[in-house]
Amino acid sequence: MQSPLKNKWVLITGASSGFGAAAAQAFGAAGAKLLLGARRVDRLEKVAALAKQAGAAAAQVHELDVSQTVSVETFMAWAKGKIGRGKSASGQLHVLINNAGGAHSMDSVRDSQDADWETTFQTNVLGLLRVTRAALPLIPHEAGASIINLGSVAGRVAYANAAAYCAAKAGELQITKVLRHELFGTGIRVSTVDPGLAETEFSVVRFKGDVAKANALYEGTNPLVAADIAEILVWVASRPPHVNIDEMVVKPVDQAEMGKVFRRTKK
Ligand code: NDP
Ligand code: 8X3
Repeated sequence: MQSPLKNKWVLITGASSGFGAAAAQAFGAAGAKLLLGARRVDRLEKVAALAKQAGAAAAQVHELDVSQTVSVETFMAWAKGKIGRGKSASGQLHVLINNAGGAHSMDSVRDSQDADWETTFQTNVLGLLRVTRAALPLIPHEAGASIINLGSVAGRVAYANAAAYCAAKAGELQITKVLRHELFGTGIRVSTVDPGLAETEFSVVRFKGDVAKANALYEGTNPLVAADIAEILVWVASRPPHVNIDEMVVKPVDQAEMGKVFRRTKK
């Protein structure tokens, strides 16, 4: 059976690593046409080449910094030029994946820096809003189009040393719900996919390049990997047009709740 995503335009933010890069492969394998954004264009080009090998009908890349309104507007003007103004479904943006984001520290409120809080909100909250605002005119008001936001279990459960990140992802969840109201009747679907522990570059970024510290987080346990989430994003976007997966929480079997991670002892 042909994928409903074949030849459809899919825009992925934060496509240079982790979930976003894996999503490019997965949507590529479904025959989609990809618009990929992130700050590291060299990485995006490699991701695009792999996505084409996987079956993408097109894979175009452009620099994008979601924390800068000008960058978002420049990116979306480029995207508009790529997809054209045609009225056919293949001439409009069928899926928007708001994935760019992450955490920028692991400190108590007392010990945190403004810069880390600001980056966390600029990407996960304001970036999501900016990209969505700029993309909405390109998304057809018809059944089957989707906006899928990357939330987190952190937006649902509070834990110490993560105030800004928990608040930002709680914000993402609320923005998803608001969009569901605002887009009511348009046919545009809005979803949040909220992973738990997943091994990507997320923790290396959070620990400011300390790879050993990041690796320790996953030691002895079996976390989610980027391909797990990518597969789910494709599944969410491929449901029959009348079906909206509102919210999905995805955790590894080894994570019963936020701070409860099963670890095997080393042999
Ligand atoms: P990665 O660090 O591997 O990927 C993050 C992506 O976001 C990169 O492509 C990065 O690209 C991009 N990005 C960061 N800042 C910006 C910016 N200002 N403008 C544009 N792109 C940006 O982490 P993940 O793949 O794990 O994270 C993806 C999303 O999933 C995030 O929203 C994260 O919060 C969320 N998440 C992650 C979980 C995990 O445990 N890994 C669990 C739950 C949610 P570049 O640096 O090139 O700009
Ligand atoms: C990432 C998951 O547990 O590090 O969103 O907050 S966690």
